[in-house]
Amino acid sequence: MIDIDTVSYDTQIPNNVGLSEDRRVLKALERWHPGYIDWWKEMGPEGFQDSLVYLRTAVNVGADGWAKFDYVRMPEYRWGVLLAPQEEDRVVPFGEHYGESVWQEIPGEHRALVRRMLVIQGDTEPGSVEQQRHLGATAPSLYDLRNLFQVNVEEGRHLWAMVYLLQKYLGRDGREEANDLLMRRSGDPDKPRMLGAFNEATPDWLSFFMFTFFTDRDGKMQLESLAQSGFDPLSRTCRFMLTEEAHHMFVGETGVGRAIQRTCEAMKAAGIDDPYDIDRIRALGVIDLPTIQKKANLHYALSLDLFGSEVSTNAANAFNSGIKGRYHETRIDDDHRLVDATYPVVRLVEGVPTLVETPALTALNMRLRDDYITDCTRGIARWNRIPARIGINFEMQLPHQAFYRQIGEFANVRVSPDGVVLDEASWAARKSDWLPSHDDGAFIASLMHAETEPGSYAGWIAPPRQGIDKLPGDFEYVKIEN
Ligand code: BYC
Repeated sequence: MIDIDTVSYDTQIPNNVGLSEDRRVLKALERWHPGYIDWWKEMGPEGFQDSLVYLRTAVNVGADGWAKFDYVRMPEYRWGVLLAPQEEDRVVPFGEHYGESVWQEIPGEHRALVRRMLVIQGDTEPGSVEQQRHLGATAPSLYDLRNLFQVNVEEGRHLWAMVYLLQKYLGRDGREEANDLLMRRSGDPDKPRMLGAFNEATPDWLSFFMFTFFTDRDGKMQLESLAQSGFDPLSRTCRFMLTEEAHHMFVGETGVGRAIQRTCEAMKAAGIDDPYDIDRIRALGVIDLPTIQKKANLHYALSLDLFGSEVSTNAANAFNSGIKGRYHETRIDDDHRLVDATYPVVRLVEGVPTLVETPALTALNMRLRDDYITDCTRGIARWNRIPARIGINFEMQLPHQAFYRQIGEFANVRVSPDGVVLDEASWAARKSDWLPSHDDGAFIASLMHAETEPGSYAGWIAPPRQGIDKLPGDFEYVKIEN
């Protein structure tokens, strides 16, 4: 009998799936492990591999105490395979199999679909680690450095989570896919990561915080939808991943919030009221709010692309077959089959973004994207309390969903942040007001330098309100020299 709440350390790989009794999968994972460590050393955080980092590791998947904090060297982090507890009598909560018992194996006819989902999800995790690998050199504090590494090791664990499912449920195909996940590289023209946002550069810490706010939030929405899956091991895997994902979004939200706070405080102290008095504000060594807005515009648009096309038969198939549901599926009050339902989808009608009623089954990407937009809007409102509190008149806003898109309905048109379709010349004239320019990037880069004394913070960012694990902000979260 497997004790699901307790993580077993009787193999190299901590797990709560009884790996020591599952010799085939254990062997496959043990064979994959050295390649993973090689990948981590080659593509994981640059430097700091011998430093002691104050990290949390899962020791228990129950509601309490799944996170144990201690100093760990990153290559010795216990990446493991952890699934949320199995729910008794769980049924498929949507699609053609609505109400039937969930599956403990992948139904033969859905193998290709599940494989694609696992590979796409798995591919994002190492992609993000690769994008962030150089950031350690410019961390604004030891607290932030530790948070970066926490996010990185957990993205590594999320890769393990997908690789376990591939190896356990998809046999030889799964093994090949697991190996390929270690071969692709973010931004490599010959073997790029699969989704666009994971091939973009993360040039500075503001980008990192925007990424963890916007792109990890897409991760949350996608994982929530997969957590509804009728394929129960996928559901349980994603449910546990979501507990870790929450911290990543916290890092992003508070990181951007602290940058906004520092800018507003510096403006106030210098007697500058106009947020667009950019040269004077930059001279204070902080990032002006319009530039922070531009970074948000970029990362939001890149993240919207991750939801796929507005109208998608892939999404309809994944729903019908019981593999991928909707956000909070079990809380939605409808028939959970959507056979005759419609959903308003924003489409380009005679050059104007317009809501069009569309069969709900093919509009599922859009519905999830709308849920995502609602979630982002709440986060932006929390950011906006900061200037309001300090007395600076500026509100961050989400651009229109058609702005700067590369996937779907709006991929081939130029649209302003307020949703007006533009000709190429008007776009070119205004682009640098809406997206970070080369000069903006160079200015932000000029502020990026490492603060390595416990309790010191770079001048462009405010200290956190409290530290990690209830420790103070000046705790030595990373012991760099050992
Ligand atoms: N870039 O029918 P469509 C995370 C492709 S983030 C490039 O609309 P579908 C994390 C698409 O593959 C969450 N290609 O697609 C966050 C398809 O290609 P094929 C990751 C794209 O399937 C931070 C074609 O275009 N998880 O966890 O309805 C740090 C037609 O598109 C893109 C998931 O995404 C793109 N952006 O929707 C670390 C969950 N978009 O098949 C981690 C699993 C579309 O014709 N994935 N294409 O060759 C899915 O559910 C869906 O596959 C997608 C796309 C939502 C991605």
